[in-house]
Amino acid sequence: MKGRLIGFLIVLSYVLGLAATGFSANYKPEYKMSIVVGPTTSWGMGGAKFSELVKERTNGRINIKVYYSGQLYAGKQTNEFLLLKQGVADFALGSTINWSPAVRELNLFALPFFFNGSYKALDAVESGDVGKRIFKILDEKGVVAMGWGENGFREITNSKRSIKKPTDLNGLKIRVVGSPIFIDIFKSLGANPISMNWGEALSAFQAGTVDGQENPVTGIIIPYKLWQVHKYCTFWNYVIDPLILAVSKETWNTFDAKDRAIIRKAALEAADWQKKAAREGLAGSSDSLNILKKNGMDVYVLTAEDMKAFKDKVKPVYDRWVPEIGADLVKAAETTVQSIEKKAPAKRRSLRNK
Ligand code: X2X
Repeated sequence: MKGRLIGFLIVLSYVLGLAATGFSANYKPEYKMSIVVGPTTSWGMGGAKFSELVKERTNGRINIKVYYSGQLYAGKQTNEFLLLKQGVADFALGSTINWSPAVRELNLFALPFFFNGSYKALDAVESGDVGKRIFKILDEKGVVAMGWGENGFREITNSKRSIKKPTDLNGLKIRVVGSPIFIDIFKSLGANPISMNWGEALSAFQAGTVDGQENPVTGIIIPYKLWQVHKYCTFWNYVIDPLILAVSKETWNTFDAKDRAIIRKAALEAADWQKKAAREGLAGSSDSLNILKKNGMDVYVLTAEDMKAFKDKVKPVYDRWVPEIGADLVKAAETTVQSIEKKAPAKRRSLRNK
């Protein structure tokens, strides 16, 4: 008798508990979010922030566990988009570079020297017609994009020599992401590009089996303390690496309208927060150049004149990749970039040598 009463009370408290949390029967107890890098980056923290906001605002109905350092993809980081599409990962705050082999239009952001280090031009492209077209393309491929975050403009580091002109890259083994446009860029510059996952790259730098790599300063170079393996850094802002906070359509379709609104709002807030943190630096200091110098790095900032030699060398990349990306999409982005440059040339991200 006593046992039955206890049993009844357990069932009752369970039912009441469910009612109190608004638990919906087809919600998973845990959703998975993929992040390619570690928790100490702004990228990783942006994922954690999104998860916290959603949990709090859904009273724990939607519980997102963040899987850092690429734990969710078996194999290549360039598979992340497919994981999302298939619903193996429910959410991701992912790099457009890693998704570009699955979504060719995303290679727009990897056209060398296209955005010229201008955050204003980038923001205008993301929030304008081009950004909307890109989100629509992702949607058609089964991924609902909710906000733009940012890894940052990518700079180059290496252990051999200061890079000031294209010939300085001759024969250098540069680790790149396994996205074909990066192989083309570094080949056109005379380097020897080797594609590998970020996780493997770190041990390759330590072992010295590759000479260099390219990544954003506040996004990756500082949090991963790359001065421990590379003495030289050149600021050239050659490509931008936007992040996108997205959800698998498979998963999205299971949420009710109220929760979808909560998730969208949280995604926008987390992505905005993350983008700001990536631009300002996690310590609230934008002086990333001096942080590298203080840690013993030899930093060179390309002048406009230096840049011209690099731009000339990468022309074949445009010939091959503009038709791949879509000439009209590239043209639309170019028009936006040019209109911003005409309006606010002085607002460009500073590339001065300090
Ligand atoms: O692998 C990289 O270089 C990284 C961490 O920046 C990306 O995921 C694109």
